[in-house]
Amino acid sequence: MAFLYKADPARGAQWAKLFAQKAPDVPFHIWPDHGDPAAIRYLAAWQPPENPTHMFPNLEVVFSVGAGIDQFDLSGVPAHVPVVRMIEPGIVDGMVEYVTQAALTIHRDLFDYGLQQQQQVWRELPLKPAAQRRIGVLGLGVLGTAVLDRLRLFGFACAGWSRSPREIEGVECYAGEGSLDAFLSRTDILVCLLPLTPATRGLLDASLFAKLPRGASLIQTGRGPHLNQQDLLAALDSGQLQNAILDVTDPEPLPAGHPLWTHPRVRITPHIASATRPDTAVDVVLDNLRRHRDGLPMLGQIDRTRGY
Ligand code: NDP
Ligand code: OXD
Repeated sequence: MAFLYKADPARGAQWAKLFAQKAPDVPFHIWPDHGDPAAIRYLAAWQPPENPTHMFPNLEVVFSVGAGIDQFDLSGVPAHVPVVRMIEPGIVDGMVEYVTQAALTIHRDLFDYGLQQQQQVWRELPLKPAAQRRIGVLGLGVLGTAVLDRLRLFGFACAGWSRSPREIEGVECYAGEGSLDAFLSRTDILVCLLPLTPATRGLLDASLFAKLPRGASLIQTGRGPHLNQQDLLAALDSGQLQNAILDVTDPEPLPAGHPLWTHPRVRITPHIASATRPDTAVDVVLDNLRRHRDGLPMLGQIDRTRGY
């Protein structure tokens, strides 16, 4: 009944310590030291090995150590093995912090003040009240909803877009492709918190940017391939978009000399908006192991037909 961890080894060491304290009956291994392959029942990975059940014939569950599972090759995981993504409070807190700082950076004109500083210019820009700034979040899942709950407290005019209809207090909710244009037309700061699926790949392109009010800004915290980077550059250069804060790119990292690195209206961080926190994640995983043993649904079990 062993557990195998295959991701960042330093974090793995933290997981190992927590497992030893909280579940000493579950032998814990860190890849590539997997011990007896027949004993591995649970695998937690950022990217599982190819065809994991060939290697570990008694595998019962595959956990993603991240919230997204687009980096998994699901075709290699047999249908009877459930795949569970990470839903844990540490990731949520990190994302709420990141998107809040990004939204406030844009709202309080820090891009413009940064450019003014480079030219040693001391000039006040008109201040817009939060209620007049319309924020729109693509994706009303665990992260999108938590982000909106916080942004609402600043008084921003908040909206969100999802596949199926949602109701969130204080948030104008839009659902489905048919409502995307209406959602975009009322959005000054667009946040992407969608999973990467065939339906969302490349969604952030020229035609979408054209539906935003002129001078809107983008906060991209989903996955690099959501965004057409050339279209973003063109939209920034034409003034259709004013600023972009990118935590994810395609590829990661961007190649040296890529124009996004040095664009004055782009800020890039190296996919650090949020990360799984070992202490909170291990509690969630152990709870899911108990649920699995009791035949209950696990928190974060993905629906393969939806792709997230
Ligand atoms: P969830 O699965 O909880 O939420 C996904 C949301 O996206 C849901 O509201 C879903 O709609 C909506 N959605 C999916 N497909 C479509 C579509 N085709 N059209 C409209 N809406 C769609 O995911 P999380 O909130 O936990 O995470 C979201 C993403 O954030 C992750 O998949 C990952 O890509 C990214 N992420 C990035 C991190 C970073 O550090 N940059 C860290 C963690 C996550 P519905 O409600 O109808 O299902
Ligand atoms: C995740 C991520 O999906 O860190 O958790 O991107």
